[in-house]
Amino acid sequence: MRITILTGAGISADSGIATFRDADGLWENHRVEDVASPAAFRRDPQLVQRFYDLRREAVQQAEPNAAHRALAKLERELGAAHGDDAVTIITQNIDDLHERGGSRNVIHMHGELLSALCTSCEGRHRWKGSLIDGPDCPSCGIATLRPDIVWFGENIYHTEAIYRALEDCDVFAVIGTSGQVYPAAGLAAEAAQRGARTVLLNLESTGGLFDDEQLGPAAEIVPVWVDELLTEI
Ligand code: BJW
Repeated sequence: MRITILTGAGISADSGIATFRDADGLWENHRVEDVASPAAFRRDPQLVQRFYDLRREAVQQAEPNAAHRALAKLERELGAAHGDDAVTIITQNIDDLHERGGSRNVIHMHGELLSALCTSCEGRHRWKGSLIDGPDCPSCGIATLRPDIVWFGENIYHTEAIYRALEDCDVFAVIGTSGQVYPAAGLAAEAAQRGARTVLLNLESTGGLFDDEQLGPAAEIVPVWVDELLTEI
């Protein structure tokens, strides 16, 4: 039995992290094209660095919620019976709340806020502080660090691992994402084509074709879903 789970901003909303496209979302005060593309970074690096510095700080104040912890429990319990890779989380989120909630098998397809990428040497470094003052890259010494995040028009990370997790899963669950950003938005349909049962757990219906939909706040509905799944298996 293998379960692959795609998560988005909605799973971290109950930890106090703003989503992108909901009312009062992160981008309400920013045009996406001003902060989340390579062109935006070239045009105004200070604005972009400040935006991510604030979010890096906020993420470190946030705590995993019951939904993150329930997915970790699913991984632990299913892993004990079906092997370490029985549960894979593919997350679009750049926070580290899945890991701090106890999950191990996590793929960050849009990068990580607590990582800095050097555009000179392509080195990656765990980074908790600010980038706005242009610190030197610990590898090459050049001050060209940027947030290690996938912006629009850039290739997603870990494509091979994502498709491996999608190809051989029995259940593909989608939690807390509006399904507006590709290629993430197409993964459930691809898993269904390969024979997986699909389920959406979200605050509201997102209109995709899922075998099952459970609506409500992730911190409430995910623990219930996990417990049901563990009794079924
Ligand atoms: C709750 C809740 C609660 C609230 N409980 N639920 C194919 C077709 C068309 C376009 C493209 C395509 N392929 C590629 C593209 C272009 C582009 C794209 O998709 N554009 C769209 C606008 C159409 N994609 C890309 O550029 C990607 N790269 C790529 O494909 O490379 C190859 C390529 C390039 C160019 C052309 C063709 C191919 C890269 C995408 C990178 C996305 N990066 C971002 C920003 C990261 C930086 C940052 O964080 O600032 O990642 S965009 C942003 O959206 C962020 C998120 O990960 C992503 C998804 O958002 P998410 O998680 O769904 O959040 P929301 O806010 O939208 O939704 C929250 C949901 O939760 C809602 O439904 C709520 O109801 C729910 N919710 N509270 C449960 N308590």
